[in-house]
Amino acid sequence: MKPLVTLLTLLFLASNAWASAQHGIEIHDPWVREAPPTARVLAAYLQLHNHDDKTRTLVSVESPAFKRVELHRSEEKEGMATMTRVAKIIIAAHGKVAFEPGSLHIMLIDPVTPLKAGDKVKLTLRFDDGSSLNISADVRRSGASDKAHHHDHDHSMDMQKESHGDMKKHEHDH
Ligand SMILES: [Cu+2]
Repeated sequence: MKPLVTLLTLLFLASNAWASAQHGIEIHDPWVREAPPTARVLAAYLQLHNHDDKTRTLVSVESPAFKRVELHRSEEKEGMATMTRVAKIIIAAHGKVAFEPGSLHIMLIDPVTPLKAGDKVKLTLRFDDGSSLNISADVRRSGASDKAHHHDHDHSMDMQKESHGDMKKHEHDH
């Protein structure tokens, strides 16, 4: 393969953006960090932009590729890296929230099948007003993140209303 063609292909694949026309929410560059095939937990990252005049609140994420999905924040407490479950993420009017390594992440627990770089993971983001946004995240190796932002508005979009599933408390190790 020609290196230039490969690079252009990667850049094209990395320009992954999703939007909800109804609420002015935009998701940029959702990706899942590749993990060994035996891994029971993976992490997803993305950028959330709220172009609306109102605060929006993300309350849960679901994926058909995982038995359970949670919102987590990584923190350092007394030199120890810990993760805390977060009940909701508030995105201020015209604000941005970044899910990125070492900070907020979407914890994907118990994959239905092993995932590798190049795979896609469907995620449904649910908001407190009952609305939801379906997106597709690219599985890729850590460090392959593309910071480029694309603001063409030819995004795929899919809104639907569904009731929230029960949030059950549980534990997992990393
Ligand atoms: Cu976590």
